[in-house]
Amino acid sequence: MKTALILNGPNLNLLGTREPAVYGIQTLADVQALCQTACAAQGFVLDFRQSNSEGTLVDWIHEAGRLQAAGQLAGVVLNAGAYTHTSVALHDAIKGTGISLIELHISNVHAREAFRHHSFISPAAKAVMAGFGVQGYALAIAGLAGLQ
Ligand code: CA2
Repeated sequence: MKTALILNGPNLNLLGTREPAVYGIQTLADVQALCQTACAAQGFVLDFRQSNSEGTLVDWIHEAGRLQAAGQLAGVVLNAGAYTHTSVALHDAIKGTGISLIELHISNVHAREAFRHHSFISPAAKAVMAGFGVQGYALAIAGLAGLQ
């Protein structure tokens, strides 16, 4: 069985504690549970992670590249949080590994502040999903299955 690697960036550990109008009331543990259900439905093994550190996210993308080379990766779903709008390092890591990656946002970033409209991830991603709330994670995992 291939692995679906779900990576969450800075502050996503705060889900469900503040800003419910933007991000909903579900916690990151709830998101992990819905990803587990979505992965089981697709026959994927779930690997679900969160870090506030840009370098750790880069290291995890490198790890995904090694898994992909070994034929063991279904793909990556990345919610890079605010690093979406700032990180050339994440862009380079995705390009450098050639992994199949879906960029995900809980909110519709294009309907928010102008500084959220630019993404360094999008040009390196296979697909982009935004605005479906946390249900977007399940939709993205179904999308990974379509990319196999
Ligand atoms: O909509 C998304 O998923 C974002 O990636 C979330 C990031 C934001 O910087 C992006 O522009 C869009 C922020 C994640 C922080 O989440 C919080 C959740 C609850 C309380 C505070 C922050």
